[in-house]
Order: sequence, then C-alpha cells, then structure tokens
Amino acid sequence: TRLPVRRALLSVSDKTGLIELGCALAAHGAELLSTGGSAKALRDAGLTVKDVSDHTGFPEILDGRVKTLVPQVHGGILGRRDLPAHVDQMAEHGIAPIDLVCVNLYPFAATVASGAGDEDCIENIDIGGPAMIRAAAKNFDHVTILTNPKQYAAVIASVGQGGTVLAERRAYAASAYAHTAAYDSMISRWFAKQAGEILPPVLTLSGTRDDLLRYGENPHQKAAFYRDGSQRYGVASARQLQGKALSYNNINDTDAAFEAVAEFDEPTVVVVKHANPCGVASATTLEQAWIAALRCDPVSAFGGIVAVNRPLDAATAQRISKIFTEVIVAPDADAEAVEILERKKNLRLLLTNGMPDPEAEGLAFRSVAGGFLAQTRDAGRVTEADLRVVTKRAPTPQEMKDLLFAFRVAKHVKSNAVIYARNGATVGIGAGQMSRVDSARIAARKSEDAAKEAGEHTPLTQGSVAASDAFFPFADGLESVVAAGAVAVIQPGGSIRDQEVIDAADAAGIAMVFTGMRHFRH
Ligand code: 93A
Repeated sequence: TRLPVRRALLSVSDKTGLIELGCALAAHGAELLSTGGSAKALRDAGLTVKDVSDHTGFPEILDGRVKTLVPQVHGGILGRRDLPAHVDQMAEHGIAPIDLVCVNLYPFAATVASGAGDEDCIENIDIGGPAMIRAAAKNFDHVTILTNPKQYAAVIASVGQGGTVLAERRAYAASAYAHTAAYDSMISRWFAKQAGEILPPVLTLSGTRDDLLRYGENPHQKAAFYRDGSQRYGVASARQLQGKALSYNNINDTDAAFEAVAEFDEPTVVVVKHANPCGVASATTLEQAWIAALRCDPVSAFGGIVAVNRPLDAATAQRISKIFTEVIVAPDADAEAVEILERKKNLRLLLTNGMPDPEAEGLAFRSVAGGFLAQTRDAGRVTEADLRVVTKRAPTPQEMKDLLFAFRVAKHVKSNAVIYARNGATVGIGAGQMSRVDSARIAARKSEDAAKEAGEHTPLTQGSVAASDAFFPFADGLESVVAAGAVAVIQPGGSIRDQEVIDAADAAGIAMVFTGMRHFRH
C-alpha cells in the first residue's frame, strides 16, 4: 500500500533539487512546512509554504539554534498512526502528522575545509537536522525521510503513483542513519584533531586529508594510508628524514622489509622488491650483511627497499648509496650515515626509533570483493627445540643455524616459497609460484645467475640448506632442491607422503628437519 504525503517538512542547507521536490509534493496535495532559508527558496519559486514557526506557534530562537526542536515537529514525525493512543494525544495537543521529512545538514565539513575559525565550525554543527532525520527514520512505517537530493527523483515518481511504499521508506531510513553517523564521526574527528589526538580514520578516499596518497598500486587508483596507532616501531610511525613522499607501493614494500628484518637478532639486512625479499643476510656487522644480501640477487636489488635492524652506520650507508635504492628503513642512523645519504636526493630514509616485536599479537587484513578477511598476524617462530630430525643424517651445527635462518626468511616470502641459504645469507629465493617445484628451480636458477654475475663457477646453492614454507606434497620438490645442491632441508612436514619425501632425502644422503609449523603467505 502506498502512503500519500499530506504534509511535508523541508529543511535543507543544500538546496539542490528542492524546488522540483516541493513542486511535485504540492502538486499532489501536500502542505509544505519549511524553515527560514528553505521556505524563502520555495516561495521565490512561487510555491505556497508555511513557516515552521507559524505552524508551531513558536518562533525560531537563539540565532536559529532552535527552529524545529519543538513537540509540534517531533510529535508530528514520531507519532504512530496505527496506535489510537498516539492519534488521540496528537489531537489533544494540536499536533498534525508530518508524512515526509527532507533534511540535509549544516555543511560542517565544508566549513572546516574553508579554514573557518572554531566558532564558525561549531555553529555549523547541526542539532535540529539530525534530530528530525533520526526521528523520521525511526518512524519509517509512516514517514518518508530524504537526506540526499539524489533520492528526490524516485520519491517524486512514487508520489505521482499515490505515495511511498514501506520498502522504500525502510531503505531511506537506513541511509538516513548512515548519514547522521558519518556526520557525527566527522565532528568527533574534528574535536580529536583540535586536541592533537591520533585520529581514527574515516573510511573515505575523497577529499584532501593527510592520509591520501598520490595514487594506489597504479596511477588510476586512489589510495590512502590509514594508521591505526597500534604499531610503535614501524613504517606507520616512522620519521622520514628525506626524499619525496612515500607511494602506496613504497609503504607496502617497506613494511614487508622491516617486518622481515625484525625477525633476526644479529645485524641483518633485508632487500625487498615487490613485497618479496630478494636478499637477506645476517653477519657480525651491517656492512658485511649488506654485501652478502646484495650478492643473492643484485639484479633485483636495483630500485629496491633496504631494511636493517641496527642503527645505520656510515660504512653501510656508503655501500648502499652506490646502487639505486628507493627507501632505507632503520631503527636509527649515525649522523655520518645521514650525511652520506643526504646527497641522494630521491632516496627516502625512514627511522623508526626501535624494532617491533616479531611475536607481538595483532591483526592482519585482506580485502575480498564485498568484505574483508581478518586473521591474527603470523607471529609464529620456530626454534631449534621445535625441530624434529626425520632423516638418518642430522644437520651439522652450522647447517642447523642456516636452516632456522632460511625458514625465518621463508615466512616473509610469498608462497610457494623455497629459500636456499648458506652462512647466514640467502643464496637463492624462489617466490610466489603455483608449484613448489617451480619455486625451487627458480631459486636455483637465480643463484646460478648471481654466481655468473660475480664471476664464480659454482652457484652458491652447492652445499647450501633449503627451506620450504609448506610441506613437499611429493618427492619431486625435495629432489629438485637436492639437484640444486642443497645438503639439508627444513620444512613443516605433515603431508600424507612424508615418508616418500624422507626416503628421497635419505637416498640423497641429506639431512632434513620438520618444523610442525607452516608459513603460508599468499
Ligand atoms: O540550528 S539547528 O541545529 N536547530 C534546529 O532546530 C534546526 N532545524 C533545522 N539546525 C536546524 N535545522 C537545519 O537548518 C537543517 O538541518 C538544515 O540543514 C538547515 C536549513 O535551514 P534553512 O532552511 O534556514 O536554510
């Protein structure tokens, strides 16, 4: 059934479409009630309008702060037409039902954006408008609430057919509450900003907010960096000493690099490209670690992101500055290192003041169409005590050290991940393949390339250890790391064919350990 509109209250700051709506309502017999500016606009267009103050017998007072906040308005909106008691009380107090409310609010955001002073901003906090919107939305059984000029055309059509139907009134009610909720959260952000508090983000990618990035993963995408204030030492809270603003991809890659380097206790360098490590090394000094990390894949390191887990020293800065690097992220940097990097105008240097705890709890999100997935972050870390030797040969102490190192790197490489490591450095990284065998081969081939680049005859995978982020489902993956020269393997285990894989390892005379923990990263 359609509900005709016999009385409508129009009170809008944005007058777009107001006249058309007023004309249509009047043409179908509605009495129009309106406030100051809206009434004037309607009258100027030749429509008959009753001022709310005439309707209620109460003037607009306090500079307009109280215009519609009266029982004649709110009773007219909230009264239930299906309850005799409500109908009687309305009659008793001379309250006429209002069937349609059209309100949009004082332009608080535009006032703030215009650089207006506090007093002006506060005067633009609408009180009466949201009250009417919320009241009309609550009584959607009987009342139509419009909050956006884009809704007018459909309602004009409905009114032409005799009135609005319940389903549309209910849908408008839902938009109405979304509208007032967004309005109040905007105001709360403004207050928080005045007080200098960390702001909870408003999820919108329009406007001129500080969090907006130049663009997203590609130039035709919009992007923003929403900080939730949960990370004390990381990209979100880092100080940028130099270089142009970070891009979306820079932030993503820098985060990946810094989270990875935080896993290691010894001086360590991680080089990241497209969110994957392309070289990781631990050594007694950062400089040695850089040399070893770069050697893993010097081609990919070009234009990469470098993360270190110690204050950056001059010697290391000097070496890094020799190749084109997008970002360096470090807990701190010596004055001399900062001076060296200052010469590289485009390089961004980020200092975090400390290292994050890799075992800290937290949430990680991933978007899917129509929603997002949330999970606790991968804070899992395997130690030697967790390992189970499954082969006849056990790893030597150095192999054991390298196995744990390689598995920790694997955690930060896209699945399927296969990592070859030796003496605390990766010597081949295979990332993001759909087949584990391909990841193993790619890593080995990259290692061969790196050896050629360095003028060496044997690839560094000869005599290395290998890590796999998830179990080998068949013996073929294991055989391919053996073919690349690996002499010890670390993997979660847990496949129904584990025994086949163990037999293949024993047949090759290599050592293998199971971690019991998987590090998928998709
Ligand atoms: O100042 S208010 O908070 N107090 C009120 O009683 C009130 N009634 C309507 N703001 C109030 N309004 C707002 O006035 C509406 O939300 C609308 O944005 C604006 C329309 O005013 P005018 O019709 O005078 O342009």
